[in-house]
Amino acid sequence: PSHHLHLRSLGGSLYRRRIQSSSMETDLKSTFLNVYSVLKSDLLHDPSFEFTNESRLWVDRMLDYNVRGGKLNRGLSVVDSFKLLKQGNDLTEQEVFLSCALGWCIEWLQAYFLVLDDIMDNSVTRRGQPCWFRVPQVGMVAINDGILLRNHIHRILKKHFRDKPYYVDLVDLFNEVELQTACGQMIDLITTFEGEKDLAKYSLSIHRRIVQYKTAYYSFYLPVACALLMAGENLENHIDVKNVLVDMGIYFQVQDDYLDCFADPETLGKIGTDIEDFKCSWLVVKALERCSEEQTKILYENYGKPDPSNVAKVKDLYKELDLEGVFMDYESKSYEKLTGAIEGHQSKAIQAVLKSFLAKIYKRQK
Ligand code: GPP
Ligand code: MG
Ligand code: MG
Ligand code: MG
Repeated sequence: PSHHLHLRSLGGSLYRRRIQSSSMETDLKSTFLNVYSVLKSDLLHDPSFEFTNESRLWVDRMLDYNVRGGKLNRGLSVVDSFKLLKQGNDLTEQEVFLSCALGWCIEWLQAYFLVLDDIMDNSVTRRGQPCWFRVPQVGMVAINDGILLRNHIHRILKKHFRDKPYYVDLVDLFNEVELQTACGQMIDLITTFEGEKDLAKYSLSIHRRIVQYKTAYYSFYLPVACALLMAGENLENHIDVKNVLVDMGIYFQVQDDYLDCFADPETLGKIGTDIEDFKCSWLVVKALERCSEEQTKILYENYGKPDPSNVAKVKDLYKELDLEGVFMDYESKSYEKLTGAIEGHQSKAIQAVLKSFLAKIYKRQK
């Protein structure tokens, strides 16, 4: 396709003009989406596989369905962060392309996790459409699609970053973060059926451990770490940045747990399943802290059951315990704490990166 060739000739004047005016957010997003087309086209013509029309069409559709449709927050934040690290110096076309490509690698990682997570959580919708495995003819092919998505990341990295001095660190970073996420997912899953279903083992510290690993590293640390590597930084010198981002990621997953129950599925784009799935959600931990003996009994009798009447009883109890208020209190306290931690940082550029991240998620509705 022509846009493909067009983006490829990186010296093209049209493309240069586009990048220079990309200070506007919508423009950044359209640049970002253009890079998606390039990356997808590369993958659909990857010489390591002899595609048939049918198989190429499958991957094409699978990518559009699972990779392109999200909020793109994680991906775009690689570009934002890199820009902030460059402190006002205009990015070259090459830098824009590469930071977008890295952003897309995170979106690919996210797509891979979500395709599989929705099977494991028995979810119904995602991003306002049926979960991929629920699409007719997809079913358990979705598992293999997840594996493909995972492998695409390394094809993209190899194609565009192999010659960079930070290539090894980049590959290592993606591997490390994937492992952490899979471990987080493991504890998320095994706490729900380890032995008998027993709410007594759910606590804030277990919740924290789960969400730190399953969400915070890949959603918050990874985008900034990618930008830092591109900027020539050594990640070992930025442990404090990692710590703030992990705390931000924990706050983000508490929001996710809250929205799972209290958001309008239409706005959220997904239907919550945490109560049915007996998840160690922030809400159930907070409920347990606040329940009377009577209410504890109700919770034990109804949590983790698929029947809508059981779910409704849990939700009523949450409302009775004013978990909405407890959450709002948590939200403003977290914001203050995170802002404090950010302002304690030496570098203004890094402060700006972290602040822009926080601003994106504070009081989010989806
Ligand atoms: C989010 O948990 C965690 C992930 C998407 C990581 C999955 C990791 C794998 C190795 C598959 P969640 O189930 O609360 O997310 P959501 O609410 O979006 O389903
Ligand atoms: Mg899950
Ligand atoms: Mg899930
Ligand atoms: Mg969730």
